[in-house]
Amino acid sequence: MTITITAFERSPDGGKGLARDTRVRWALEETGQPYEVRLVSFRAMKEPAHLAVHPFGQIPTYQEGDLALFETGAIVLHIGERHAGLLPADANARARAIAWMFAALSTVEPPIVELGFARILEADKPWYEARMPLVEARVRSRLEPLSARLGSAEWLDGGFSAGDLMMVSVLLRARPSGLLDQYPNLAAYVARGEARPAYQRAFAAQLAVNTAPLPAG
Ligand code: GTB
Repeated sequence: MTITITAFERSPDGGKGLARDTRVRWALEETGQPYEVRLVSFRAMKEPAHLAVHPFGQIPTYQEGDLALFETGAIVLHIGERHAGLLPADANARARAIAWMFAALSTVEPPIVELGFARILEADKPWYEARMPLVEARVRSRLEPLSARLGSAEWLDGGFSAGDLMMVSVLLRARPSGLLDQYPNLAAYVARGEARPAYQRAFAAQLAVNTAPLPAG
């Protein structure tokens, strides 16, 4: 059955790979699953046809036969459960990989997203300079223990897993702020993720979309 995901017709990042379709593309590439992409405009995302698949009118979505999913955590978990390459066979190791996925999404990602919003949307506000140290401190409160846990290991828990895919994807969004580079082992961890051939293919695919001419009209 054909897998179809959705992505921005034009990502606000111009193809830096920071929109969340990249992590789904990456999971599909790691597991060797072919997929198609339906590109959606900001307007189309809020129309009934897309809202029927994604109640919050966002990307990415995942459709395969009569299965329609939203939320990158659910999508990557689904891909990892159906296909080899993202989740260990051992039950306990699998559970730990899933725990790292949740840690990435619910513990590490929120302050990083908040930092990104502050930098983009609030830089002209009179209180910006006063607020930023607080926003950055909340990011550091996640990067510090993550860095300590990773130490000199290659991946978070043994071999590369969906936990690493999600954590690297989340950390990438902290890089523009300069905070990631303050933790050399995390910066190297992200670079290892980016160097994976599957990530390279996923990145190139989203870049091609974002650098192609827009259809007329
Ligand atoms: N929790 C959901 C998930 O993990 O799937 C979050 C999905 C989400 O936030 N989707 C965003 C979206 O559709 C795109 S990725 N936004 C449109 C809307 O809400 O109306 C977020 C994103 C967008 C742009 C950049 N960028 O330009 O750097 C980075 C990340």
